[in-house]
Amino acid sequence: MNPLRANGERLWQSLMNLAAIGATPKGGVRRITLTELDRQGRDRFAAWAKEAGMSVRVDAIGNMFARRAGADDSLPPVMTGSHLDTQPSGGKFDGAYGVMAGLEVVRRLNDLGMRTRAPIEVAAWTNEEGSRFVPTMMGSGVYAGVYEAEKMLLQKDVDGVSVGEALKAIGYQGEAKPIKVGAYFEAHIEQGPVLENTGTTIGAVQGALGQRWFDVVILGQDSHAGPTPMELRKDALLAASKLVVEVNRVARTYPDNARATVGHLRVSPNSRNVVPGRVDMTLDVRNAKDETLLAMVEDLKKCAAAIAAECKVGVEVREVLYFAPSHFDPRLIDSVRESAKALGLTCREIVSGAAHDAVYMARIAPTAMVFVPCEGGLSHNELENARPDEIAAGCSVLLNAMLAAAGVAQESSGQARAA
Ligand code: HGY
Ligand code: MN
Ligand code: MN
Repeated sequence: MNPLRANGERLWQSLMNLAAIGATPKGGVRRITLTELDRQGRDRFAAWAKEAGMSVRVDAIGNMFARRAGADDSLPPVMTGSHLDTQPSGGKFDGAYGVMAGLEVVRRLNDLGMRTRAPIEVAAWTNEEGSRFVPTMMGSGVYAGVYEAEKMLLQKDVDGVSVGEALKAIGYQGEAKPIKVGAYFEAHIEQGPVLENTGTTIGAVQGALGQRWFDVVILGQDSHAGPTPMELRKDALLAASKLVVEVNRVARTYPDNARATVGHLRVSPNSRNVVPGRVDMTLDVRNAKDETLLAMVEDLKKCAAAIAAECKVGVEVREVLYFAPSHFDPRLIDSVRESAKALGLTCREIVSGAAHDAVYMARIAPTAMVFVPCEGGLSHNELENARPDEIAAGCSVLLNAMLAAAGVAQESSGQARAA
């Protein structure tokens, strides 16, 4: 059968239309999870899914599932999807691409009057970003049984609002129960420079780095910036600054795709003539190997203890998230590679530095991801951008890989040949 091709123009229009919800002046998107803007994005996806003849259900943590019946609807669905929530200064493609590409797969099958044997589902997972509520990939984590929904509903943001309250406020707390998934695919921009730098259109993703996240609280003593001699200070920000330098050293000296980031740092009392008595900061540590990830963390904990003694402050390091490096399904990875080849697209293996909902879905179903390049490898940035032809190419690979997994029902296979 000739490979099918997505309607790139329609996909791009949907992405730009969705990006208008939460659009920022610099061309990015701010659609933080479980806010009014997230509701609008969800409503838009649900409306489009229904227009495409799909049914939509919502589960207890707000995950959305748009479903297109298969010829044998008793079969576990072939699922795709990603997330509609963004970082506070996010872009048009992170997450949205995977959901819109899934919708385009269904729209294209509708164009061709093709029926798959297994049902097709397109998921929009709640709170993938983990920026407002910890942990990241919360919705897919509940679906995969990594987290209990009841516990996640109690998680609070910095203003003390719980996930449950926010979910109710946008009207997306549902009752759908999890169902067995036959295969899961996720299309996503790479969010790094490898594909663009190597002139490759498709990334056949092998898996994702393991991650350990920490909240760090450094307690010193507020004191007057004038009369307090330097040697008597208990300066929490000095200690935090030393720790930030160590975080960078560890990430640069350990092997296996080591990454470490301090992304959030809050100084108290944050007044220009007061020695800071408290710093709250975050640690995000990643690695392709579990044992190396642990070694990095142990090294950083030792550094924190030494800095605490040197600066005469207290340092508390609390782990808030852990998942091991993940590996996707070799058979599905092959189907991504074969689809790319059939479409005449360049393709290479790649490990994802970012985590995705696919990381948790890989625990309950055969899983693979399709990467496409993004401009300058930039993401989690309002300037995030991608090329329409590559966005379309990734969706065509997704379409053919999903079709291979779902099978084509007899009565419509004639159209497939014509497509
Ligand atoms: O942080 C991550 O890897 C993902 O963007 N949540
Ligand atoms: Mn993402
Ligand atoms: Mn992201």
